[in-house]
Amino acid sequence: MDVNSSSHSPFYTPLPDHHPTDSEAPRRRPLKGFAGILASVIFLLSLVALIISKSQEPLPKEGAVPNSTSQNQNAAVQRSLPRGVAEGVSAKSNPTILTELSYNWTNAMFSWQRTAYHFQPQKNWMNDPDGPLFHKGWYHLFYQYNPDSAVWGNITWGHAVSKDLIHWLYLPFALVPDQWYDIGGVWTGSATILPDGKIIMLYTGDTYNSVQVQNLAYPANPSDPLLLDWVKYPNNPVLTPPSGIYPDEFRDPTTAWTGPPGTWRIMIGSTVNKAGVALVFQTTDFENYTLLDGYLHSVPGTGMWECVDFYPVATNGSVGLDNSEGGPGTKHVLKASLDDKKYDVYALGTYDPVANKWTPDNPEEDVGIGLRVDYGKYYASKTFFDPVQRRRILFGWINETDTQSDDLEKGWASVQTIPRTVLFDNKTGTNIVQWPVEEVKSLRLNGMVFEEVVVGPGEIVQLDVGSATQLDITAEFETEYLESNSTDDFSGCGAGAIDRSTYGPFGLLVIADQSLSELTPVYFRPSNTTNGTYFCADESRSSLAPDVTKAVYGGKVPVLDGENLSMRLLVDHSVVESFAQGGRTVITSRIYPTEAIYAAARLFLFNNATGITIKATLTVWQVNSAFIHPFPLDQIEKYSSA
Ligand code: DQQ
Repeated sequence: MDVNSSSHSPFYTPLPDHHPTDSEAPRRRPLKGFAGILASVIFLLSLVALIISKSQEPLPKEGAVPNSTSQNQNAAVQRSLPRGVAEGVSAKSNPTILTELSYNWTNAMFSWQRTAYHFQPQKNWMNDPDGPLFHKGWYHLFYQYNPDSAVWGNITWGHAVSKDLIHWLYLPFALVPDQWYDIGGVWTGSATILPDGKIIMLYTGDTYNSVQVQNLAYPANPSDPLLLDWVKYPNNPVLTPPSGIYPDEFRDPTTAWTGPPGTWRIMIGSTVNKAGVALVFQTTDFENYTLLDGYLHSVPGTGMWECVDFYPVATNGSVGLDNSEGGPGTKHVLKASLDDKKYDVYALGTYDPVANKWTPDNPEEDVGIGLRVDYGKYYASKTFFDPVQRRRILFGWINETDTQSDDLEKGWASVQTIPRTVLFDNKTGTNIVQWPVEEVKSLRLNGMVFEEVVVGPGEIVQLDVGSATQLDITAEFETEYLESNSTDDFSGCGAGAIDRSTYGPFGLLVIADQSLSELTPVYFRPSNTTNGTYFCADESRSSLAPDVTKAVYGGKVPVLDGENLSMRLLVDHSVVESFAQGGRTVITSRIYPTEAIYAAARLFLFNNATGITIKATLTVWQVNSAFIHPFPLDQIEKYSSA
C-alpha cells in the first residue's frame, strides 16, 4: 500500500531544546528528595567500603573452594540479603534504595511499557541469556532469573522454547541454586553440542562463600525435545579459580570448540591488574581441565571481562559458522562484557590455536577500546550456531533505565533483544553486521510506504501510521547540500538531537507525543571531514519521569562510497532497537514515556541539520504481538514430538 500520507508542519519547527520546566515537570515532595540524597550517600559509602575491602584482599591460592557441602544453610541466610555488587556482579545500572515510586506512575503506564514482541518472563527479574541451543526442532533459551522478585538475586535458570525465535513458551526452571557450589546463584553459562548430539552445559556457580566455580550439567533425557530435566554432575565443580585469579572474578564459560584431536577448549573471563583477560582451558571429557599457558588475549585497563564469547565468522560474509570451524577464509570475533562500563565490546582478529593466541586485526580497535556490539542499553550478549539455517544468532540483555523501586512496583524487569544474525561485513572488512532474524517479519502487518519525503533544515514531518507503538521501520535517506559557508562543528552524536551541525542530525522521532513533550530521536550525524558519520539515539527527552536514566548513545557507522544512509528500527513500547547501514552499528534504547503512550504515540521524520535537505523513503509496518506464554504442560505429548 502506498499511502504517502505524511503531513508537513507548516512552519519552521526546531526540536524542543529544553528539559521540562518546573511547571511542566511533576514535582517531587521535599521529603522524598531528602530520602533520595540520603539513599545516594549511603550507597556511595557502601561502595567506597567495598572498594577498600577489595583492595585489601590477598590474592587467592589455587583451589580456593572448600569441598564441604555443610554450608548450604548459611548460604540460604545470605541469599535473603540484597546482593549484586558485593557478589562481584552489578545487576542494576541505576540502583537505588528508594522505597517509594520515583514518579506518579499508573498501572496503565506500566502495562503499556511491557513489550509485545520481545521475550521477557511473565514477572520478576531477568538478566543474561544463557546456553542458547537448537535441539530436536526447538530453539531453547535459558536466562538468569529471580523467581522471587523484580530485582537481581536467587539466580535460577529460567527456560523457554520456540519454534521460530519469536513466539516463546515458558518451561519449568532448568537449574536452581540448591548445591553448595551454586547456592549463591546458578550464573551464566553456555551449551556445547558434541558431534554425537550429546549436550554439555557449563555454568558458573556462586558458592556458599562467594567463590565462582564452573559446573557441568546435562539433560536427564537427551531424547526429550523440550529438555525439561537437567542433572548436575555429581563431582561438581569441574573448575575452580586458578592461582592468581580472585575467587569472585572467574565466570561465564563459553561454548566449547575443538582443540587438538580428541580435545575441546573453553574460555572464561577474568581480570588481572585491571587488564581484562581471557583464560582458555582444554578438556577431553568436560570433567577434567588443563589451563593453557598465558592468556588467549588481554587488554590493559579494561577491567573484568564477563560473558566472553569467541566464534569464527566467514570472511565472505555468507553464512554463520559453527564454533569449531576456522582456518583460511575465517576470522574470529572476541567479545567481552565490560563489568566496569556495563557494555559489550568486540574485535575481529586471527586465532592461532597452536600458540593459544588471538591477535586483533587492528590493535587500535582492540577489545574494549574499539567497537561496541551495541551502543545502547545492552549487556551480557551470547551467540549460538543454528545448524538448521547455518546462521550465528546473538541474544542480548536489555536492562532497565527506571529505578529499582519502580521495578518492584511493576513486578518485572528486563527484556531480551530480538535475536540477531551475525555475519562478517565483507564490504567494510572491519566489523560484524547484526540484523533481526528473518522470522520477525512474520509479525509484520500492514506496510505503509512513504516515498521521497522532503524535509528541510529545522523541519519535522509527521508520518501518519496510526498507532506507533509496535513498528518495524526501514528508512533510506538522500541528502542535498544547501550551504557552502556554514561551519561543521562536529563532535560525534553531539549533545543530542538539538545539537545542530551542517549535515545533521536527521532521522526519526519515535514514541513521541503530538506536542513533542516526549520523543526519542534516532538519527545520523554525518560530517564532511575524516570524523565520519555517527548513528545515535537521544533519550534525554524520552520521558517526563525524572528518575529514568536518559542518555545520548551512539557510535561511528562506516558508510561506503555510493551508499545512501539507511536505518531499520524495531519499536516495541519501551524498547527501540535501531540498526544502521544494514547492522554495522546498533543501538538499543530502553525508554519509559509517560505521555507518548497508547494512541498518543506518534512517529515523525526530522531534520535538524543547518545545511542540508533530506529526502526520505520509508516503509513502516505495524507489528503484531508475539505469542509468549507458559507451555501447556497438560498437552505435552502433542508438543514434545519433534
Ligand atoms: N551476570 C551473571 C554473571 C555474569 C553477569 C550473574 C553479567 O555470571 O558475569 O547473574 O551480567
